[in-house]
Amino acid sequence: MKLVVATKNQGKMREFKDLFEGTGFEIFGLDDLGISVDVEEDGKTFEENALKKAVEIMKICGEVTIADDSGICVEALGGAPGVYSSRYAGERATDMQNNLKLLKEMEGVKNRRAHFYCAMAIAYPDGRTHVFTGRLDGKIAHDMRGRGGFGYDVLFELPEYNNMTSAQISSCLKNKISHRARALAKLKEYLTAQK
Ligand code: ITT
Repeated sequence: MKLVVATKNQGKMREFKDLFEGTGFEIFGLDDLGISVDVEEDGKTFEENALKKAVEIMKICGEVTIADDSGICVEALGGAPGVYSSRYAGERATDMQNNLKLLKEMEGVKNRRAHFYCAMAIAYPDGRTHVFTGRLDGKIAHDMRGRGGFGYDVLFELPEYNNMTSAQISSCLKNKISHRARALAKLKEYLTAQK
């Protein structure tokens, strides 16, 4: 079965390709299909944004489409940057700029608890939609560590893994425990039940 993944983020796309390996689903990203539409992420929740992305891209390509909206929520910052994670340091901010801003906001803050959150939506050409969610708990580190992953991984410490950041663990482990992997596991279960 063909599945379109509505993302332009190369880091996410790599993880999607790994996560679908061996499942019999053929994955296509927006770049593979030459689609360059920018869906405005103006929802207040991850769920709203994920649904909007999936539905808009499904209408353009006419195929079953999945989209994830994800981000990092920091307890001491009242859940920020949350749905604004990709543009925390401004529209078109780089991962480095976002991480530097987060480090600055967290200067002198004792409570470092945070979580990654992912809402994963699927939209069918016949109008059906579903959203699945996943979460990964951790802490904001005091400095950037690791070369793997993308986005805020260099700052996201995992207490259960010796306080390594999610950029220091293997991609294989990240794909077992991540917010995206957890949401996708629910989506895959749903897709398999439909087969
Ligand atoms: P698309 O909308 O094209 O998928 P995006 O980067 O704009 O790409 P989001 O709006 O979902 O995606 O924003 C997610 C941001 O949250 C992303 O840019 C990262 O900064 C962060 N993020 C999400 N998942 C992450 C992960 O597994 N590791 C590190 N950072 C993550």
